[in-house]
Amino acid sequence: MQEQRAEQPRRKPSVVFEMPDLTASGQILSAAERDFFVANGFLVKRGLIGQEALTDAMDRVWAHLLDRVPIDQRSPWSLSRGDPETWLDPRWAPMPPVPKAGFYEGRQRIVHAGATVKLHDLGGARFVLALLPNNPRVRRVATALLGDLRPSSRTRGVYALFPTNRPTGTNGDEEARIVRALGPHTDQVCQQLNACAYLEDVPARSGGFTVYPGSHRIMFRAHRYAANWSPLPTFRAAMRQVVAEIEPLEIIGNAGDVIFWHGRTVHSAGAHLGSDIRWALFADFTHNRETLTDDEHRQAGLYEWFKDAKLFRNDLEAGEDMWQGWQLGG
Ligand SMILES: O=C(O)CCC(=O)C(=O)O
Ligand SMILES: [Fe+2]
Repeated sequence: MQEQRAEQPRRKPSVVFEMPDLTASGQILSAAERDFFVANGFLVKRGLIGQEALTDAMDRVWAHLLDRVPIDQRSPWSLSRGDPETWLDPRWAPMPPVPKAGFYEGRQRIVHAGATVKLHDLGGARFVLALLPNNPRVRRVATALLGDLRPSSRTRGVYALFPTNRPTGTNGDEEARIVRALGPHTDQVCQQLNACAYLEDVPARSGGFTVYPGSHRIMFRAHRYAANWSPLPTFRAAMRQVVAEIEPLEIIGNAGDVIFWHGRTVHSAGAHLGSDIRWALFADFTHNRETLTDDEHRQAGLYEWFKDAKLFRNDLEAGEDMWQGWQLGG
């Protein structure tokens, strides 16, 4: 178990969203950006990662993908970086079973299923850490939002969304396809602040990370604790309310943009009707406080080796002020 999916209310299709410029020159986080994050539960910082580092990273990521992700030998499909025609409709080999014990318990090192490839095994690579959680420009923003951060030891890894060739048909069909593609959920274990970096440009309807603005306030109230996974009996109703009432935003952006989101924000991989691969890197930030051991996580049924989001030993109750302890809360 790693995600809590919404049940079946009428869902709204996402609308394409581009972050307005709320920056103030010379400031890591402007008052307008802070207010935007507080109100919406997310914030996009454009161009935080440099082009040189991105180019180098994509060379390594592609080499890793071609080397490690097995293709279905019974299919004629093959993959070539330089030939975008080959990116369509990937045919991966079946995945090995989920490890039942040991460090990798609960999740394969690489997930390759349908259009999705999750390179969790790259999550702790030095170049990946340098790109996002240890990137000084990223860390300064995360600190300005959250405060004193736990040193980052891994990311979730690089997540690729491949294009698929299902017919779009009329506009009405496209809306239905977008709704079907969305899997709104919140993440578990310990959720304070997360980040999604685009490693290549993500145009409209091409798998852009999708958020339900304002859902962080509703979902915060549906947990007993401020950060630790602790759903109350109201959790499912809160999820239903979010997906029935809030219009999701599909975030478009460029390589090097970083989306920060509050850990209780309902989100989804975006609908992908395009022909490119959506390349994103996901990381978790938490306060630098004492956490449970791996075995204690296993006992709680919340062991997720591929996330840097460990349960706090002593979490705060979810009180009136949801920004208690956050830097932005003053
Ligand atoms: O791939 C995406 O855009 C979504 C990933 C996600 O929701 C997650 O890592 O929890
Ligand atoms: Fe998620």
